[in-house]
Amino acid sequence: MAAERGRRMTINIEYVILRHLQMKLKAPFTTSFGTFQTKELILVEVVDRDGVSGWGESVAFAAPWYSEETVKTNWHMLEDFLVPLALAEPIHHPEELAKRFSAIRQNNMAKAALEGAVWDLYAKRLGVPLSQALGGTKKDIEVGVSIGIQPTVADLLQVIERYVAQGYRRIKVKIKPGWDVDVLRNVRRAFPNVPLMADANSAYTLADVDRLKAIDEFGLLMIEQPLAADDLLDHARLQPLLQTPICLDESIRSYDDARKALDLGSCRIINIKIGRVGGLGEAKRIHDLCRERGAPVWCGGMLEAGVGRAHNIAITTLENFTLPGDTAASSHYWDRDIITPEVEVQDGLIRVPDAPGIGYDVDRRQVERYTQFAKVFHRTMTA
Ligand code: OSB
Ligand code: MG
Repeated sequence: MAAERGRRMTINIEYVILRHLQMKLKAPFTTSFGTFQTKELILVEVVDRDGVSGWGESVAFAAPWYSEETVKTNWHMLEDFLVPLALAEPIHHPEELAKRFSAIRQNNMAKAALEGAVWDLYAKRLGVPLSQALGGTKKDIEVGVSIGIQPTVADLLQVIERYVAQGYRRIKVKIKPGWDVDVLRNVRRAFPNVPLMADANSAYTLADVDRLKAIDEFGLLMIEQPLAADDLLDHARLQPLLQTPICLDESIRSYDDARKALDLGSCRIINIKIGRVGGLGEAKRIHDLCRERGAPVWCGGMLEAGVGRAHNIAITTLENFTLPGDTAASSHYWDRDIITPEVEVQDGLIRVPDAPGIGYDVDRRQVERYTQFAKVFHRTMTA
């Protein structure tokens, strides 16, 4: 397997198709920073000389709430900078792209979408599942579900009840000042034994330390991103004051961020999102670092359609993804996903596909239905 992971080949991308999709969520999803009703996303298809396609998905949202990247900035980065770089020369291994893209600062979600498409193509050409090409070993992965802020506590308890009954391995609830201590107390009373965590999406500051300490009594697995996205130092001040482990999401954009966060003691757990860290290669490096440091990781979610979801499943097969992630079933989000079969969760587990590449077929009919516009980029046009 290790040999496969490093195996080089010559990939000549003949053309790249960018598609802008719009998909309606089954139910609105509310975080401390806003409500999502629909998901706009960019689907990246890279096609080689033999007509083999690789698929990637940009996880940036339409608005710059979670991070400064948006669907439009991703389209701009892909069209004007990243796609021309990918078409300029043959690629011998997907890990080469990080170096090729390194002259462009940040814009990690745009980079990850294109790198992910090349990983899929690479694994398909090797004839192995993407999970295996990445060095993953699990045959199934444990998953949890992330539940948005609800109109009332009664609504929240009902929603949790439904997901617990479906077998999800842990429940994550979104919190914000005013929807936190009392809400969690009610949840704990109704579900004393359920593995539970809370995600604040940066809604607090160190001035809220008493409120955050009050959360300790609920025995949460962790509290995710309580403080500012760019602040490792305040998280390092907060962690010793809490019993609940801090998990960082927004703050971790690279291997170096993860190293600094662990050195400073800003967190004990890391949520790895492939898009936020700039691709599967960087995600794997952060995974390996956390394994060496004894810090567990899990795979976060960005309300992905099927292609992004498949990438999340593949990375989660690496051994140090020991905590259930946010990769819920396709049917949790969409009336109809863009892959077949759809991602299914049984008893809180997703069976890892064993077909080559992402292991799911992209359903072109559904892709067409959701596509608002598309653009093709040929190798010869940029040469
Ligand atoms: O912070 O993990 C987050 C959704 C949108 C933006 C940020 C986050 C989330 C989630 C949902 O928690 C994850 C998912 O179900 O895909
Ligand atoms: Mg989060």
